[in-house]
Amino acid sequence: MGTVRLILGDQLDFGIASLADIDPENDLILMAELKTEATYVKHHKKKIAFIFSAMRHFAEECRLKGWNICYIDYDNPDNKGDFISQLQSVIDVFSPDALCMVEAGEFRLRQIFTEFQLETSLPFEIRKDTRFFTSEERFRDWADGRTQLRMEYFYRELRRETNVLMSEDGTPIGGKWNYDSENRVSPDAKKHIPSPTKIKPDEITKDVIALVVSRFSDHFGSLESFHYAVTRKDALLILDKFIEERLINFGTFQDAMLVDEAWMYHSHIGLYLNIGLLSPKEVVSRAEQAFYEENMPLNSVEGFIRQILGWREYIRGLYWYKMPEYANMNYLGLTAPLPDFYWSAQTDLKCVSHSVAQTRDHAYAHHIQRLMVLGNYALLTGVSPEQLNNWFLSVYVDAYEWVELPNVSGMVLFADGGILASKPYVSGGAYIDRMSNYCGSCKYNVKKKTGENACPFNYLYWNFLMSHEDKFKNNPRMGMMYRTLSKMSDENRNQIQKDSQIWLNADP
Ligand code: FAD
Ligand code: DLZ
Repeated sequence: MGTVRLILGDQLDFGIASLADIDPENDLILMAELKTEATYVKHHKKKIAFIFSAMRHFAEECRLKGWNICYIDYDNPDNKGDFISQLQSVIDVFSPDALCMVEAGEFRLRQIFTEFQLETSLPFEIRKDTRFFTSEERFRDWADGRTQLRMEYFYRELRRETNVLMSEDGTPIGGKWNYDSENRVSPDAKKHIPSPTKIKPDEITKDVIALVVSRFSDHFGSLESFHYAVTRKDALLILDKFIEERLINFGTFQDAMLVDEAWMYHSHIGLYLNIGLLSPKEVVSRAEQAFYEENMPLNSVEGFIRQILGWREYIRGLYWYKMPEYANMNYLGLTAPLPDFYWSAQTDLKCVSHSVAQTRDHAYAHHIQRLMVLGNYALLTGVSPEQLNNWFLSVYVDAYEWVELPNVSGMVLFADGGILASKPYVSGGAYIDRMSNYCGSCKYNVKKKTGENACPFNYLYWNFLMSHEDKFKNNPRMGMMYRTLSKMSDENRNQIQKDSQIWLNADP
């Protein structure tokens, strides 16, 4: 027999390097729905259904191409439960000449496969993942010797290298690298927001949903109204609909949040990018084309491209540059447990309860809900990186450690001491009020700074600054905040600390 080619659940791309030289006559593709992968954190039910269904559809397409495939579904009696046992069992049965795969996207799995590569007597080729704009080595070359690793500068280099949205004279189209000043507009609750594109589950997806109901009933989240794409064809449809219907307002309302409106003008494609149903290069090209040929506004197109060419590439580079240390960083020494309402949504804090309920229902929340509501609250109340990372990795359909960890530890918790962010992303209630309509229906008064019924984000914000004054008071980007704090009366400061202690000691 030829080569066994292992395809992981987030490698569902026919352009993947491990399939480049497949010999359809002699090679065997191996894919497996594994207990270790479905439970190393208790993934949201919709995330498991999404991955298993997309894997089964990909396997179907392999069969249609006439390729040999060994697909081990979850209830198959030959399912060994983890990658290495499964690989070993396939080796025992088929006696291949060689093994081949693309490197895993998570550190823990890379270690496991590298160890097996050393142990096995078979030639085992682990190829580079070429699905990104940049390689890990490219990021390392850029990062080595720098004290600060700001996304903005990495992004500018990539814009130049890829020639995306660049003029012939080497300057950015429109003359500016960044249109964020136009992109922080408060939401308009009366403006029509297009409904998200919904894909009807087919028989394969229905089978998988039934499997998830029976096997993962104790996992977080709802399986109701599953509508995610599970094939490349449908993922492309969702991308097209985004470009047609939402991109025009993506930039302007990028940070906006509305009650009962989960989807806003976001693209909802992260889940497809992360498992290979869409490629970042094609998505960026499509957005660029919409600017040149379809009159889409530059603030939206640049803002969207920045997320993918900038943030996504940068986050991946940082993850591999700093792992494994990154996973254990805790610069601020945060130790508080995650509040139960991150699972139940039972809290009077409307912004938090809406964001958690939406996460429970869709395994989705957009960036500002993750960062400035759920992340902000966790940082202000000192939730430990371990607990918060576990939550974020479990609950979102697009979550994989390479992208989740730097966002949570670096962007939300400042656990890396400022490698990713120049200052912590903290805010009081005023920011949430400006960017959403959550506060109008909240029990707490966002205009009140302290005392009974004051919005807890308000006093917790100043309490955070006081608690970590030694770490941040000389941070040039926080000078204004600390000047305001220094002008506060002792009475005010004491009240803030008292309210915060009451809140932090209670179980809100
Ligand atoms: P859009 O807002 O439409 O953005 C387009 C695309 O840009 C996204 O699909 C994504 O691929 C990329 N992107 C945007 N922001 C980021 C970012 N900060 N890092 C990396 N890529 C980005 N993204 C994940 O893919 N997986 C995660 O597990 C994840 N965890 C996050 C945790 C926290 C605390 C925060 C603050 C952000 C996290 N993000 C994560 C980034 C971002 O929130 C999601 O990519 C985005 O909300 C997905 O929805 P969308 O496809 O509608 O994105
Ligand atoms: C996230 C996930 C889940 C839930 N299940 C599987 C699985 O059964 N089989 C598989 O090959 N991959 C799965 N994955 C993705 C992996 O856990 C992991 O995140 C990626 O393979 C890292 O590259």
